Amino acid sequence: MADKVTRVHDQFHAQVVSCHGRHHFVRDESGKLYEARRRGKKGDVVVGDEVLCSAVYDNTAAIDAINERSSLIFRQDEWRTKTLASNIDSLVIVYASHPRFNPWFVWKALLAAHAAGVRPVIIRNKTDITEGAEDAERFLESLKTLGYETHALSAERADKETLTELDNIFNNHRSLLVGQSGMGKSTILNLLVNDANAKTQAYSEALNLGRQTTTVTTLYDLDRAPGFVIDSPGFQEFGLAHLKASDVIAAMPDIASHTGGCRFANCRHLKEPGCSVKEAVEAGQISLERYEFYCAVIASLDKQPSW
Ligand SMILES: Nc1nc2c(ncn2[C@@H]2O[C@H](COP(=O)(O)OP(=O)(O)OP(=O)(O)O)[C@@H](O)[C@H]2O)c(=O)[nH]1
Ligand SMILES: [Mg+2]
Ligand SMILES: [Zn+2]
Repeated sequence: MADKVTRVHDQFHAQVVSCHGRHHFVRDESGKLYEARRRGKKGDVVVGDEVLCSAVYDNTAAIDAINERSSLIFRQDEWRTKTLASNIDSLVIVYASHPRFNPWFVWKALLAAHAAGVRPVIIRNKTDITEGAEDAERFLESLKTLGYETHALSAERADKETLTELDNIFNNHRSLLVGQSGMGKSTILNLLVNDANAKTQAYSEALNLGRQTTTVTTLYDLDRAPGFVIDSPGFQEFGLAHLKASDVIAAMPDIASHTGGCRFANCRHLKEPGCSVKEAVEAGQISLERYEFYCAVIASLDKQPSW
């Protein structure tokens, strides 16, 4: 009896595989799942976190401590910045021609990836849909020209070639899938993780949630190689307010390559005279939409501006 009590209170290492409010699921090193609460109600747990837990009952645990994170991605809702996932090395951004995609979402995701120090990958999904395909393809080309890793595929018609392409993107990586709702993130997930649907349902049922679109950010081990993938619900905004203006410029190669000739060393490339960025916009070397995006992001930063 005494032995059992000691074991129950032993601490163990685990990884957070899904979060909904204060409810978390953590997985220990043998793969066993626990429903877990953060000790002290701190509200600071995020999917991907490596944590130290103690068992409370057989299937429930308390999260005592969170290990230092190698990366952290933020999202933003109407009111405040929230964490989205941690300890990833790749941010896989999915968009498609239907429903209509918003280029600013992809550009903001690229800023978030840069700020977190992770590899950005862009997937144009639903290549089988012809409506809007030209726009979607042109956008992909523009991202490729900026130097990003880009892929075009159809997750609905997954053939061997598509699976190989997905394996090349995800295998041996720790990835977070992001994109607006309906772009096909969960469909891609299901090609990487065979029983993802069943797992998602199990989590949702345990938490009494709906089952259609993704409601909970969840981590899955890859089927065919080491690594994991985190599926997230479609959301509107990344949390970028904590970035510095210099971070934004560094993450926009088309803007950064024209900052050398400005009259003022501390030029913000907004209203200053003699600005080589604005000259490049006027000459058509930087697209007007990208420049407008730049101005909007700078205006949204918390710290105005540290140059
Ligand atoms: N035609 C076509 N439809 C696709 C493709 N990939 C996904 N879909 C469909 O698009 C719809 C949305 O796909 P999901 O994978 O649920 O999208 P999601 O990005 O996970 O959406 P949220 O969970 O709401 O964020 C589903 O009806 C899919 O069957 C594709 O390559 N081609
Ligand atoms: Mg989904
Ligand atoms: Zn300038």
